[in-house]
Amino acid sequence: MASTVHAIKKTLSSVTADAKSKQLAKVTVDATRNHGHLTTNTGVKVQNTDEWLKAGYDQQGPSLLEDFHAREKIQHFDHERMPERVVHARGVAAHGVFKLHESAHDVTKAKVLNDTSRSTPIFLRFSTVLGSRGSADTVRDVRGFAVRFYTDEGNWDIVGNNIPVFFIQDAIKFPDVIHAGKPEPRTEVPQAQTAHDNFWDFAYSRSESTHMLMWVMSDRAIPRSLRHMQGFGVNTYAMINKAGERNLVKFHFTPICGLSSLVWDEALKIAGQDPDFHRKDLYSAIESGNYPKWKFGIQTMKESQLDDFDFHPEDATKLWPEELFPIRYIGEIELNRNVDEYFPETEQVAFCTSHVVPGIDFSNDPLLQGRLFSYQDTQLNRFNSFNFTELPINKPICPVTNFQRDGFMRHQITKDRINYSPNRFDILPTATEKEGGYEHFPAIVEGIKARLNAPKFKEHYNQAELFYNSLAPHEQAHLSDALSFELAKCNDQIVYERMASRLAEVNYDLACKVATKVGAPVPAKGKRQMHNKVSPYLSQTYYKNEEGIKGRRIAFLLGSGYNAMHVIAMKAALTAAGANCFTVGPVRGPVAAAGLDKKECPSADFSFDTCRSTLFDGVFVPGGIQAILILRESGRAVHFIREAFMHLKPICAVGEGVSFLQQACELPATNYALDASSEQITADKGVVTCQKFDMTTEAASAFKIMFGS
Ligand code: HDE
Repeated sequence: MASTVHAIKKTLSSVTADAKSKQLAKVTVDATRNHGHLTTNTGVKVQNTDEWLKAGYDQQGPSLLEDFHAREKIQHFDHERMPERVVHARGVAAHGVFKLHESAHDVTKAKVLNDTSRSTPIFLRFSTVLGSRGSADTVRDVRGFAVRFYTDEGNWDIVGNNIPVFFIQDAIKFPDVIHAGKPEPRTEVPQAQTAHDNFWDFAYSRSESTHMLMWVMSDRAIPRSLRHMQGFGVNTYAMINKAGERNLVKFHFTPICGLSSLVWDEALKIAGQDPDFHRKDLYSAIESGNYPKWKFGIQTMKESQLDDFDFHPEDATKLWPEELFPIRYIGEIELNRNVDEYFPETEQVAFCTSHVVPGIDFSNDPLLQGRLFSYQDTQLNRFNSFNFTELPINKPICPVTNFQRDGFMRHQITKDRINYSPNRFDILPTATEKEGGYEHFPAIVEGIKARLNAPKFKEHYNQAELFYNSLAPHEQAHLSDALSFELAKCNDQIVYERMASRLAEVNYDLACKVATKVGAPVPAKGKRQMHNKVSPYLSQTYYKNEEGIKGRRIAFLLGSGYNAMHVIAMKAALTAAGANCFTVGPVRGPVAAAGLDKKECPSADFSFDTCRSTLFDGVFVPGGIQAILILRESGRAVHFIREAFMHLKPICAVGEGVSFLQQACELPATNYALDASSEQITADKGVVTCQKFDMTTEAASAFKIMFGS
């Protein structure tokens, strides 16, 4: 019986989770180790790679063109760059797998969404939008969330973002919004940020951007990590089922570890302290086996419902409220393998919204329609040839058989004398729909030609207000601060004044707060009637962290003479729960612990000079009288704990560590277990304290709870 089931599964899908990795392995070489000598590109062993071949006495030159090795080496280097992406230039990616838990055959015939026996290989690239390739990870920006499914039926790309809506409604405005957001053309400043006149000038003049602005000024635009954010297909797509019915669809990815953001002060500091913060986080999570996971869901709508709402479902500046369209979670993606080499994988991956498989189709969303052209076109600019689909990372895992030939950098050799269709041998006949041929939905199109969008596209503020209303008070405060920060960086009065007044259409209090902070006059009340509605799904607080402290970075502050037992017990408890513990001391290397031989003393991973509290999610301070005296004298150590406290990070202190924490953070002494005989564990203001060594494990439990379930 088992073998029959296996055989059936095999016929359903020939693709395995590692199919793409196996394909890539064939072109992956370990060329630098144990492979003999340095060679030229043509395989000739090189005798000298340090001095260019020269003529003349005493090797004074001139250098000779005859030196084929020197020329090849330097010319190859000269040509190492391809144009960086015009948007989303800075990115990081990983391999993984998509598992379907529930078939969606009622809405789509796409086999990748029908066959629950499948494990489909995926490649996911995250990115920031505006910055250049060398910009920092933690800037305030939308994050790209581009997923490729290597399916049996061809590559399927969902080129999404971490925010469910977009700035503009029509693709023709894309060059404008990006020009306005990118550095201004005269000076090429500022880098990777929208805090400048041009962006906010554009934002005001296109009021359709108001909803997206609320999201970009919220905590969503400064995620704690790429693992802690949602992904959205944003545009409305379509799905076709076996019966030939068309449904509209939105795609969702929801992280298992919950949503989490930095605070703006942290984001700004990390941009300088560790510009690769997100890249490193993703890499080390995967290397340590803490594989990031997202639930994959769809919202579907019958085409007949298109006119039933006060917004247009094909307007990319609007989301589909979950109250009306609950997300149906049907699968899960997991990232489980880092790339072997950045350039041929992360840089050369070429996503296109037009990469779809039978069963997935497009809606009339005018932003999506433009994207269908733009991505293919931009790849031509990047690769100079349509043969980019032959590059290992872009090559489908199913056969590619057609008569497209030649062009720059053609790789494949096809043995045949026929290169056209139809032909007398009936080579490569087209496939009917039943045979798996992609059939565009035969939609009825009628009407007139005009440069217009549907009338409902004219409403721009209802969902902006809904988003703002739905935020928790601290999220609203962050949003107001972010707007104030950005507008205060604008120098043209008209820009910040007009924009502050625009906010009155979203929330009058918000408009007044921002106006006051940026030096604009108190705005007049907005013209529209507020609806005062709220949706719980829009606040980050709605999304539960199902992994608790797992994957969180905890700093252990060590001064010489610290209590090693506290450290060992706490580390064991936190590591068992999946946290990553790091020790920070006066120097990198062994830090003397009370009662331990020097050789046995654990080493500090970082010194106070080389890392800051911003790079951690929580802090632990062990006891030890001597250690605490040292920490107290260290400006860096005091700043470390104060800064962590200010950023509302969970902190735990044990034994004498409690008094250090209490004094450094100026906490009211009465609230904390300061008395050495105290049996109490206190948990207040994000701080857990206890005096007794044998209670460290209990303290660890209280500490862990602060990171979520
Ligand atoms: Fe893109 N976008 N975009 N975009 N976009 C590109 O394609 C474009 C839009 C998104 O990791 C470019 O390969 C137009 C929305 C991601 O490689 C380019 C419009 C969303 C990535 C392009 C949009 C996105 C890109 C540049 C308006 C969220 C990075 C390099 C009609 C759903 C993909 C490239 C990667 C990249 C055009 C709007 C997401 C120029 C014309 C909306 C994640 O083709």
